[in-house]
Amino acid sequence: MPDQNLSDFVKRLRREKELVEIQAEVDPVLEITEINDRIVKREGPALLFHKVRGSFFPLAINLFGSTRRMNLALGVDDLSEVSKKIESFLEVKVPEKMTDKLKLLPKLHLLSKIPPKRVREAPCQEVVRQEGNLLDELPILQCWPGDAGRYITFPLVITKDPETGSRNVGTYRMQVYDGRTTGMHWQIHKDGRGHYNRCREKGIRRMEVAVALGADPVSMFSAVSPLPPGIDEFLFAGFLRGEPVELVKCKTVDLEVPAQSEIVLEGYVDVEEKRVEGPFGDHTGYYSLAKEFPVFHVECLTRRHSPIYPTTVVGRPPMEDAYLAKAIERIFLPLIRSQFPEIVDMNLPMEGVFTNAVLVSIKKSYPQHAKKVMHLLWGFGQLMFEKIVLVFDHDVNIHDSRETAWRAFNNVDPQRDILFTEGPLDELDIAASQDLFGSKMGVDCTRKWPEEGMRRPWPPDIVMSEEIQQQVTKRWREYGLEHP
Ligand SMILES: Cc1cc2nc3c(=O)[nH]c(=O)nc-3n(C[C@H](O)[C@H](O)[C@H](O)COP(=O)(O)O)c2cc1C
Ligand SMILES: [Mn+2]
Repeated sequence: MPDQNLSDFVKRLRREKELVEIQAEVDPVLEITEINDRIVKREGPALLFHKVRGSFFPLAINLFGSTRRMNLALGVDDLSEVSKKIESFLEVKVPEKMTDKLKLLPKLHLLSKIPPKRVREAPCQEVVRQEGNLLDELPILQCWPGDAGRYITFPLVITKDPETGSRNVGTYRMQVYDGRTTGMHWQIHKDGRGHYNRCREKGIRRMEVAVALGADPVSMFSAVSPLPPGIDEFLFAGFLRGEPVELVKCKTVDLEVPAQSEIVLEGYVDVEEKRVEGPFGDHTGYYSLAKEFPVFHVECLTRRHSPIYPTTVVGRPPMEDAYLAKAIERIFLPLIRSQFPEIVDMNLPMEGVFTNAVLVSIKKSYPQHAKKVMHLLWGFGQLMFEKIVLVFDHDVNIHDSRETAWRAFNNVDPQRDILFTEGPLDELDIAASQDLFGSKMGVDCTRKWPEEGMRRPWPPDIVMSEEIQQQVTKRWREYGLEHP
C-alpha cells in the first residue's frame, strides 16, 4: 500500500536506505541545486536537508529520482503492476454468466474505494496563519543562476471548473514575487489554465486557488500526470492507491485539499492581472524566457506543526522529473493501447524531455500505417506536443538506442519516409521561430512493403541459426575464450 503522506514516504525511504540526511546548513539559493544535480545524475538517493538557511522546515528533494523510488512511491515492485491493474479494468466486459459476475465483484469493490473522501480534521490545518509575509517561512529554492528569483517547484495547484465544478490538480511552478504573491505558470494548454479561461469568460474576476505542498506520493505523481481535462487527479490517485485520498475543506476558499498535506496555500488569481514570469532554468536544459503569466495571491497558509517542504529541480536531463515521466510512459501505455491496439510500445527518451521526441513500435497492417500513427499521437492528450515521432516495427526494441539508431539510419529513405507537418508545440519549446507552434516531423522507420511503393525486395535481417548458436554456447569453454 502506498504511503499516506510525505513524512511516511520519507520514513520508508530512510528504512529502504534510499535517503541521505544532511545536517550541515545549506543555502536554498543555488547550493541545493548543485548538490542535488550531482546526486541525481548518478541515480543517487533522495535528500533531506534539515537546516536550510532562513527556514525552520526541512526540505526534501529527489524523492522520485530513481526507478526504485518511483516504485516505492506507487507501492509496487515494478511499474508493470500498475499497467496490469489498468489493463484489467479496461478489459471489463458486461458479464453474462453468474461466475463472471462474481469475478467482477472485487473490481467493483475496488472502484467504490476510489473517490476522494471528505474529512473534518486534518493534519495540514494544525497551524493556520493569515497575517504577514506567509511565504517567508518556507525554504524556497532559487534553482539556477539565471532564474528570476525563487520558485516553488513541486506544488499541487487545485482549482475547480466554474461551470461543471469538476476539480483539477496540476503541478505548475510558482515564482515568488514577495511574501504573499507568486506567479502561476499554468501553460496555455493545461487544465488549470482552462479553468482560468472559463472564469474570465464568465466574468468571475477572483478565481479561488489552493496549493498543496507535499501530499501522499501517489497524489504528487497524479498532479504531474497528463489526465484528460475533467478527470479529477485525486480520483486517479485513489484508483492507483486502492484507497481514497482524504480531503479537507480549505479555511478561506471553497476548495478541498489533501488532509495529509504538509503545507497548504489558499488564495486567488485575479483573472485581469498578469505579470512577467521567468526566466527559469527549465526541463529542456535551457532557460525559459521571461513572459507574462497570471498571478497568485496567498491569503492563508495552513500547515502541520512540523512540515517537510518538498521540492525538485529541473534542468538538463536526466533530472528527477525524468523518472516521473518514465512512470507516466509505462502507466499510460495500456490506456493508449486500449484505443489504438496497433501500438506495441512507446519510449519517451529522457534526452527528449518528453515533448521533443517519442519512439513508438507498431504492428503494421496496412500501407502507410506508420503515418497514421504519427497523426494519432499528434492528436492524443499531451502527446500532441511531440516534435519528432519515430515509428518502428513491432519487433524492434525501442528502448535500445543502438537498435533504434541502426534501424532508423538503415530503413529510412528520407524523401519518402519523413513527413513534415505543423502544429502546437509545448510552451517550453526553444527551437520554433515563434512561441507555441511550429513544425513537426514523423519518421517512418518500419520496413517498407511493395504496397507502399517499394520496388525492391526488403532484405532480411542477418540472424545466426539457432543450431549454431547453441552449439557455440555449448563448446565455449573448449575454445578457451573467457566469457560466454
Ligand atoms: C517538476 C514539474 C514542474 C512542472 N511545471 C509546470 C509548469 O510550470 N507549468 C505547466 O503548465 N506544467 C508544468 N509541469 C507539467 C504539468 O504538471 C503536467 O503537464 C500536468 O499534466 C498538468 O496537469 P493538467 O493536465 O491537469 O493541466 C511540470 C511538471 C513537473 C514534473
Ligand atoms: Mn488535469
